[in-house]
Amino acid sequence: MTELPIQAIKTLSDAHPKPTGLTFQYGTAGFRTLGSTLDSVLFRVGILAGLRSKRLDGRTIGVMVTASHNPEQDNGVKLVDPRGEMLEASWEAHATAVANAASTEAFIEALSNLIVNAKIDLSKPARVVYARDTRPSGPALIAALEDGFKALGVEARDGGVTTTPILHYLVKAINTKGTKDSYGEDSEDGYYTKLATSFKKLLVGKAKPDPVVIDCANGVGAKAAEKLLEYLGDSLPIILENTDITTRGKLNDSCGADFVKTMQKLPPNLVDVMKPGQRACSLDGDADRLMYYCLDERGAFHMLDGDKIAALVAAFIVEQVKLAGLESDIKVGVVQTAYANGASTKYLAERLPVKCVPTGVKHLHHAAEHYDIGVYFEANGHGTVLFSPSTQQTLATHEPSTPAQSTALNHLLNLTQLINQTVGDALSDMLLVEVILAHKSYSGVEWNSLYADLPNRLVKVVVADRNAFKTENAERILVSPPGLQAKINELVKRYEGGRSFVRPSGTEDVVRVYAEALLKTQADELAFRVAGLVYDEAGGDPAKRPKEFI
Ligand code: G16
Repeated sequence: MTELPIQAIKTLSDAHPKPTGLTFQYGTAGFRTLGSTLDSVLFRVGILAGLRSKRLDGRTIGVMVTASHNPEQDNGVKLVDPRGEMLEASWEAHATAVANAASTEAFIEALSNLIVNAKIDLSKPARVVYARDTRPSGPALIAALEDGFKALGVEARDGGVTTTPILHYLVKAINTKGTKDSYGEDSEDGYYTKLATSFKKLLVGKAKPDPVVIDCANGVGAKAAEKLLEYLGDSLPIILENTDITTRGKLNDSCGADFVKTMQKLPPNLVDVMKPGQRACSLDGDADRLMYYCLDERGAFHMLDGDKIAALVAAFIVEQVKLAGLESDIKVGVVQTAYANGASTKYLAERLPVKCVPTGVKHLHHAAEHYDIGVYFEANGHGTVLFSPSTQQTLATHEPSTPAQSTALNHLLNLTQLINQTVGDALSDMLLVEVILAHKSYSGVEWNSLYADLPNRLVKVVVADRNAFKTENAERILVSPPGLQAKINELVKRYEGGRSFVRPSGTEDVVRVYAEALLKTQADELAFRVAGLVYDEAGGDPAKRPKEFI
């Protein structure tokens, strides 16, 4: 092919018209909105993914159809670049332009512009691997996506119904197949085998962990966790909960990582399952986020969020690097966002370099690539660990001089296999946490006591136009609407240990407010005051003002 197959695109595009009056935006995690409005977007993304592959010399691009933590009626789609990382930022604007072309003619014109501007050689092959989560709107959206593949003549591989991190794994495995950087077998079997094998090696000689409860959010994580269990055998006793992926309305409903993080309590249906002293974790709808929690001996709930996971993981890796005798060769660093609890930042910064970046895995991932070993976790449980190519080389070639060094070196090598380095992966992260708890002989309560969280509160505010909210300084300062930040500062000053920031969500049509303070009642009060301020300043209807806003 040297020219766009205009006729094929035209015919199929007419079957997937863009709804009038809607504007789509490629945001924090791709396009995400009501599933029923996304047909044209999926068709166009099918073509866009093919063009992206052609631009990259026929390397395989990933397409994931999911809306992750969002409610069941939402859906979305995101592109994955060849190394398994998020789509390069400069293409986000192309994606938005292509999705918003008003007619078939305008769409073809947008594609032609893209081909010229991005210097795409149409004679290259186009290869894509795609998958979806369990949302009811998924099959129809996949059909639209496949029409896009057909229109451009894409060689497409169907990854089926699977988790977002497995799709990222597949992309990297396909693109590194047969090279010295091979990431593993390019199949789900390859993924589970890689995780389970390294997990078992890391647990050799350690006491078998107590059973851990996994809340699968009634999403695709249930399917993957069941499969993982087969590979783990009896190395980790697991109790699966919220595994209903067929009943409508259950996905992410009163369960899952986002529910636990926002409500700071057990999913209601786990109340009778959990025993004092037990630990559990929640996945989100596409299993890329992980939230741990435990009950203490008195049955009180303690949340072990992404920040606590980062603290646990970073400390363990630093310790192993030191034990391996590689302290002066390998520097470990941590990346967080403004949502990181102030106490976690303090704890980590006393031990390691810590960087703060805007929300969104892509920002954290890129910042983490600057360290020899970069640990990144968002407070919401989204994160992983990256080992730089030179660090992997060092680990592979280092000659240990004592048996203790050799053991630690092996642990680090096995960690590079256990951790899904392409993106946050709830199941891989869960195994990582279990390994560290087993090595440290920590209970959930002991892990929790690494530091005490500052009380905090997260509130959503529905506004007419979230795009009116603009931030700077890793989202810690609001620069628009003008004057609002000064008013927030005035409020914050009144609270001991107070901190609050406001930012537009990239995945939901809301503005998010975060607040923390020394006392829980104060953190709540500050959050609801700031939320009230945001609501009023953004011209919210007084009659619909949520009653908890102050
Ligand atoms: C996505 C991103 C995360 C981000 C989250 C919330 O997660 O991948 O990095 O933290 O959205 O973003 P926002 O506050 O902008 O809505 P997921 O799990 O929904 O794909």
